[in-house]
Amino acid sequence: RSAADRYKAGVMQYKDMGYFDLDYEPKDTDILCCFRITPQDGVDPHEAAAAVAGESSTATWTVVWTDRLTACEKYRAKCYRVDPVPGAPGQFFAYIAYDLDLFEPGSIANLTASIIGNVFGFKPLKALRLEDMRLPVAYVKTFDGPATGIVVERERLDKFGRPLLGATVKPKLGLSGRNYGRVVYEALKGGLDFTKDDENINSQPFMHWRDRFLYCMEAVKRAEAMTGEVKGTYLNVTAATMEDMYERAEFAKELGSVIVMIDLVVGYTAIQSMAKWARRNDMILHLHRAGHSTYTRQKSHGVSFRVIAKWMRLAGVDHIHAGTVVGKLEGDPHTTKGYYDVCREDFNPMRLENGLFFDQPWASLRKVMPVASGGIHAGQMHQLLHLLGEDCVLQFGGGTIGHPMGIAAGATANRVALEAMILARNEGRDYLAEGPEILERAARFCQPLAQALEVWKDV
Ligand code: CAP
Ligand code: MG
Repeated sequence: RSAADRYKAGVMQYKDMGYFDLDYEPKDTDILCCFRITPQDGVDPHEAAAAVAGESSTATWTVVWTDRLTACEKYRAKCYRVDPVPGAPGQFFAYIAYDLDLFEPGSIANLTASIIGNVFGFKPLKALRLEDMRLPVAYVKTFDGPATGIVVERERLDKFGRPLLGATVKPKLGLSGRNYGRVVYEALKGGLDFTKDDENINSQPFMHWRDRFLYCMEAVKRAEAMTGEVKGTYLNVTAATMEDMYERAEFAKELGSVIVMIDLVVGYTAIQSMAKWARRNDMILHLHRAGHSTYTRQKSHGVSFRVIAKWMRLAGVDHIHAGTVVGKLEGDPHTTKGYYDVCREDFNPMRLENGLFFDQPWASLRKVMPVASGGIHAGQMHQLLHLLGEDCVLQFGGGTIGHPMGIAAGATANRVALEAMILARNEGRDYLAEGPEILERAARFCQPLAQALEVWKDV
């Protein structure tokens, strides 16, 4: 029997069970979701949408007597709207409202266990994607949000009016601690604000974490003394256990680091624990979104990155990788703008062109600094500023360490390109229309920038 037949022969018709009500008016305190559903052939889209509401709230596959022992009507999520997806036959946007009492306050793990718990493997659906969520003020207020946020980070670093510049140390794996520290020193001395560990650098045989931290922090302190600027390096404290992560983070702090880094793969509870640690210790928390594309990339199945960005703002990270549009990794300008807005706005109005399906209040939670990274270089500076604005980190790994004149020159090329562009903006010039000319002019006085523009002109 087909999945549809099996489902039809099954026991629950969710639509008639209180999980579907087109007259339902969501309350201000409801959590709202917009799912993209692709029902199996022969399954009624309304029934499929009701099934999503049921399985992600109170229902199981059959009626149970014990339902009657609860305030079952209140606890049933309700699908209150279903629209065909324009240009995608067989797909529908299903809007579902959840009562706030279904969720433990302040817990991303609890939220996600309902919303993305079982339902993505449900037989009546061919595919399911969580496009967006409206998190009500009452729920947002149960989280602390970013400990530092954009404004305080700028004050601590004493850097204003321009994006922060960084670089991921390359090669990703294999350098010894001492050589690694040299890369950090050269890049910071050359003009970057930050360097960064890669997502998969933890504590491997070729470089144990303590060696990395010691050599990196020596490099940071030397570069600070040399330049008179505050510098930093994102020390990746990702590890097998929370105990190890805390130990590494404590050591980073002891050495005078202003920032630590974790990867998304550590999981939501570990991220919230590290955010709590960062808050208690006045540290900036950088989040690399390692692994996200496994479930964010497909347009009809998985979870949109805008939803992950919302969860991470609640969870309290200070930085999050959010895409570049122009670099080596996929991302279009409209949806990427939506991710940046989730990080940086006090209130996101509904903007369908950016994938924002709901108004989203942030209830004074601090703003997350979005990080643009992945195959970018100095020649794209005007495009990056035009697309992403100035409150962000621009990270050039290969685009610093691959510079033909060396690492410090790579850093200088990026810093000069950025400052030329910001100066031009202050004079009222347009990033996009005049960017290439502004870069060319700056390159006449800066050999490293001239070389960067030449070597990466076709990338
Ligand atoms: C960039 C990077 C980052 C990606 C992450 C890399 O190096 O270190 O992990 O940018 O992607 O390993 O590819 P390059 P995202 O600067 O040399 O490309 O920010 O989209 O999560
Ligand atoms: Mg990386």
